Amino acid sequence: MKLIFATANAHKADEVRNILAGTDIEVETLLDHPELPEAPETGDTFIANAQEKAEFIHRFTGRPVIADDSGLAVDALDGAPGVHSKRFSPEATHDANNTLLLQKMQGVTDRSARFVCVLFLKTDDFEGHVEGTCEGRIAGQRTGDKGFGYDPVFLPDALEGRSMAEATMEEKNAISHRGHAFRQLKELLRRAGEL
Ligand code: ITT
Repeated sequence: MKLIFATANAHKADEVRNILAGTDIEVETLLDHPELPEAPETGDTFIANAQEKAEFIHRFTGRPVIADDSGLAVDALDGAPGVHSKRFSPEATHDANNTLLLQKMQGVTDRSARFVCVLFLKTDDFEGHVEGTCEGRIAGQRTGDKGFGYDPVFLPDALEGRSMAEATMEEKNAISHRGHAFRQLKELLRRAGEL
């Protein structure tokens, strides 16, 4: 089956296609549908934002839509950047976001953090979500050049000292918040009566 994935983030799209490879689920994104507007994100929780994106694109298409709202929650920063992960720094680039995060974490001993991904499904008569998390720590400096966003400064517990940006896409998807969430997509579709 084909689903619309309400994202304009090409990295998310690549990861999700890789996670779903070998299933009979295919995704089209907003990048495949330039006629669709980018969905708004005005909520203050991952669930609210994922729901807003899915409902917005469902209203335009009438087709089953999934959306991913995700980010990094750092314990010593009371959960920041959280839902503001994309626009943490004024420049709102991945590089500036990482620089600001490393600055804020200078001298901080509690470096525990987690990536969170909420996957929301909206159809004509169903809405629901699943969630995935990935526990780890904030590094003292960037390493690696794979992935995107905060991957160079995030040390997942499962990678034993390597950053997420040092992992291949397959390694990342096996342990990531997005991998954990999207491996529950079939179950979510079953709950929706779509499978
Ligand atoms: P869409 O809303 O179009 O899906 P987006 O990039 O705006 O794309 P979000 O609002 O969910 O997505 O923000 C996600 C931000 O959280 C992203 O820009 C990164 O800064 C961070 N993030 C999420 N998943 C990540 C991952 O796997 N690795 C590194 N950073 C991630």
